Amino acid sequence: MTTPAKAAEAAVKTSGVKPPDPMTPLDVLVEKYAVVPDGNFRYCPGCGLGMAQSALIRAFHKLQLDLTKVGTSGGSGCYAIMPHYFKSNHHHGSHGRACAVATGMKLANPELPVLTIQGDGDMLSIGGNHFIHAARRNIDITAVCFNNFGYGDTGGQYAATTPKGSKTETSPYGMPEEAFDPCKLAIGAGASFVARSTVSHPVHLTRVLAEAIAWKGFAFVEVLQHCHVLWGRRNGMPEATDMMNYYRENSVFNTDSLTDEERFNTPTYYSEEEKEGKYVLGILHQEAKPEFSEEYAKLRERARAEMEGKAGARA
Ligand SMILES: Cc1ncc(C[n+]2csc(CCOP(=O)(O)OP(=O)(O)O)c2C)c(N)n1
Ligand code: SF4
Ligand SMILES: [Mg+2]
Repeated sequence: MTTPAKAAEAAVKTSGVKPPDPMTPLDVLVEKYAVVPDGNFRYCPGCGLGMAQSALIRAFHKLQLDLTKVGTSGGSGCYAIMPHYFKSNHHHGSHGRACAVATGMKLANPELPVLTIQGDGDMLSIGGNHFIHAARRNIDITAVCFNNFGYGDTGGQYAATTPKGSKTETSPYGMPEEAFDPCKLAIGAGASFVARSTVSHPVHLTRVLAEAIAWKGFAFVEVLQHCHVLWGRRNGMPEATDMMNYYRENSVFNTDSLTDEERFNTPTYYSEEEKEGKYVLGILHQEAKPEFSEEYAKLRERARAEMEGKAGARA
């Protein structure tokens, strides 16, 4: 399927403009897209957030985004400092409200690319209501969810995404509740682009983030991002590498059409049994449908014409 990102890539190829070099060193890109006041990112050593951030920066580079003309919205959590580093116009709001703020940003300035950068707790626990309604409206927002299976910033309590049976600060005998499947939730709520990847698949993650940002409509990306310090340690994976291997060994792709770099030895599934108990990675849903800020602009035009017509008839 031709996606907007692929169309943009094809346009670059035919225009003679040099495409962005995917081998550009990360420190050059960090300089271009971020400001890190004391030179240190404030994540625990080995945290998946650093890897997720690198993929997001590489996605900005792939699309040659001018971040000073991008709006970002987020809330509270370990992840929440990330968009403060970016050169985007960032709103750090109340925990869970990023989709509501992003909706306002987009309606006030429909030309502005808008991203929410959120944790799983922020987006899908306290913020679940805002999330499903933004998805339902299919407003042109890219919603990036860093899923580390719980509340990192407050000490590792369980959230709506914590795998059943796993141990957390508040479920020492194992999480008794079923977890949300964030991608199924997004599809059910009406998102027109839904994808999942992991920090153990950085090339794939970069591509799906770029595709999501280029998508017109509500685009959701679930990024499996380890917190080895809180969740991993309590579940037999105390090192960052333990969790990175866990993602690779417990994931399957939904497609064969991947480069070796994207695949990173993770197989494709061909039957229901092969995906049972695995994280299914890939672009899981894509559907062209009307986008809310455009529909809203049309509605305003109709209302304006009607009001002007009535005023003319009265004159
Ligand atoms: C309204 C409100 N409720 C609760 C909190 C406390 N709080 C701060 S961060 C956080 C959890 C964040 O979890 P998540 O969004 O998954 O981000 P992570 O820390 O895991 O990256 C909570 C509950 C808050 N700041 N505001
Ligand atoms: S507590 Fe977990 S999610 Fe938070 S910075 Fe540390 S490793 Fe990352
Ligand atoms: Mg979290």
